[in-house]
Amino acid sequence: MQASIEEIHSTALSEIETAQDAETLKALATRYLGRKGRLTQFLRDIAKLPPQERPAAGRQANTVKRELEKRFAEALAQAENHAAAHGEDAIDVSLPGRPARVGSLHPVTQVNQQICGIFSKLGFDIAEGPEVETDYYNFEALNFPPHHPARDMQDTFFVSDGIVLRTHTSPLQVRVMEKTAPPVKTIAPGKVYRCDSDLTHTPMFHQVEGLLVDEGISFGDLKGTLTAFIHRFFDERIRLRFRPSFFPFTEPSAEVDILCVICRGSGCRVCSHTGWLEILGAGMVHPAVFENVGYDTSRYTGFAFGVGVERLAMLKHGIDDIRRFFESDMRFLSQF
Ligand code: 2NM
Repeated sequence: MQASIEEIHSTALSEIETAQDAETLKALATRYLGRKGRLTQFLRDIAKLPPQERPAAGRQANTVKRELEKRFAEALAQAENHAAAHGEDAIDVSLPGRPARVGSLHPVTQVNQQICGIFSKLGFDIAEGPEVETDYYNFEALNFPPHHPARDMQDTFFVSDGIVLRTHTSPLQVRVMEKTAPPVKTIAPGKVYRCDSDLTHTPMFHQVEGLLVDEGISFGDLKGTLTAFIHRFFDERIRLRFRPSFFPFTEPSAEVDILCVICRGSGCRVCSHTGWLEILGAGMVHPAVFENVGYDTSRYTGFAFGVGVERLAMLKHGIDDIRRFFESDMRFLSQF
């Protein structure tokens, strides 16, 4: 017999006392109580004692075994509790919570809000209305002749006989004028639909159209208002030009170009080597439109305009493919 049961007992107790963690305690338990453990070995060696000494030695060794088993179990439970509260994986309930990630507004929404914000400050009201329109409000009231190319199957989504998805937000302006006597000063933002799809066109896009009607409104008012808008939206120093154009609902009509934001006028792929970028259409409201809504054309004149929201967002942020806006790619969207 190499060691006394008292010596095994006391060294085991002091080793349990100094053990720091569950791993050490488990290893210790194996060293004393495992198949080749010191106490197990001691119990086995009792067989070699003289027969009269065996019962007392056996009783004493079994008492020590039971006590060490109990002490190991207690110490292990305590070590595991301690680790749960203070160890690597411990939960510190006093830490502040992880902040929730906030999203951001879609770039088209942001630009739409910027446009509406600028015109609001200039005193325009904001009107909204139906995306499914009648042929009358979308075309006829706006002086589109019955066989105008814009009515073609090519451009317009027909819902049913005489019902279309609006191809612009001007039908809203007609509804406003029907309900309101001049002066009228309204913008109409919203989704519009055209049967068209490529790098610069999607079947659905956003427009903001504006209308101002009063006595004595001139093309000069149109130029001043749109110049103020473009300077506010892009840059006070940006150069722009008004170029003659045609729309059925305005006469005279114009398109507004800004000096190309990419090449600054020298000519590049983005501006088709013209040095200019078209950014909106406008004109003096055609008297035929006023007659349709019952306005006195001898007393009132007005101007109207329309801008594409995606187009302005593309020019402002240097985006070359309109489809990026509608792919829900977070790597694209989170840049705004
Ligand atoms: C444009 C260009 C020119 C326009 C006209 C009207 C209305 F209802 F008053 F006749 N609203 N918007 C208009 C005029 C829109 O978009 C390129």
